[in-house]
Amino acid sequence: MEYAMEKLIITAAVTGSVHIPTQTPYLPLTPEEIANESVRSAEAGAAIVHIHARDPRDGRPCSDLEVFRKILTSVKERSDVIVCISTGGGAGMSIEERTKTIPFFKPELASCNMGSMNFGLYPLLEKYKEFKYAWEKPYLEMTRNFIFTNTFADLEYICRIAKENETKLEHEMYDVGHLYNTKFLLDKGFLKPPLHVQFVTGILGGIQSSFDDLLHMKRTADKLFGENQYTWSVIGAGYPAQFHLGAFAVMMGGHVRVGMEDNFRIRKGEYARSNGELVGKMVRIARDLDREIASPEEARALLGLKGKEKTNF
Ligand code: KMH
Ligand code: ZN
Repeated sequence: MEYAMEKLIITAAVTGSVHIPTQTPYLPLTPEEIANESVRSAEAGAAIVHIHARDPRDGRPCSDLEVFRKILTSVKERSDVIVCISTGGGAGMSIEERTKTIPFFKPELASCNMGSMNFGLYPLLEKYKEFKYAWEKPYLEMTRNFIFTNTFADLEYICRIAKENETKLEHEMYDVGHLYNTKFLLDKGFLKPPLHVQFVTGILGGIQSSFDDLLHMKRTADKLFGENQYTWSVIGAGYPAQFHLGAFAVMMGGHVRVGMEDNFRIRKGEYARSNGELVGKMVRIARDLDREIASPEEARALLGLKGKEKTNF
């Protein structure tokens, strides 16, 4: 096997902004629930938790710094897990709303979405007719005409504030062009290697969840960034992609993200009752394939992070 088999970094994306409360009763919505699910995920084997905020009143995606603060401080008090803050935010948020957490909280890690794209959640309207909260239906409907905006100006801005705050970026790649955007920013000096890349498959507007597509992304990244010169992880959105592509990444020397942001089923036809269950299943798959699991400290070393004591929360 030519790929370096580092210990496996599991990220838990515990709530996100893609799924709506109607889809699963187990989606964490309040700061307490999001923090508890993060700690549970860490206990199950996640080295990183990926954090979005939601309005505690109705679970609508939000960018309120006080909501973020409650989540972040609660997680930090109770766990050594690495906190990765989303700069993707929720559909319709401005780039300022999405990124203000970086200078404010100075996280070790933050996501950075590497290109503008369609991001269609509206096909869910064919599946659900009744909604738990009033905001959900219009939220899905607006994505029919929504562009997830990540212009070069936006990307330059995120790279700059990340550098100023010693926050490492996790580069979300929804399609092959996003890899080329990243290479461009690397060549122009906005980014410094080694990069941490996340291949995102299965979003309507981006590349889909086949092994072929994932391999093509990986090969393109190898060509652009140098084989074994960057770290990479996979999000297979939906079920069973989360586990199928995750297993593929385990075998290929990559890392994995699981969690209810991307998939809320533990097996066919069955809700995961917690993010910890999803992490636990990935841990079992990895161990069965002889891949060891990285602790938060080991993940910090693998990714070259500044350390939890240098965050501002
Ligand atoms: N929701 C995922 C498809 C972000 O938060 O910056 C991608 C994501 C992006 O997690
Ligand atoms: Zn996210």
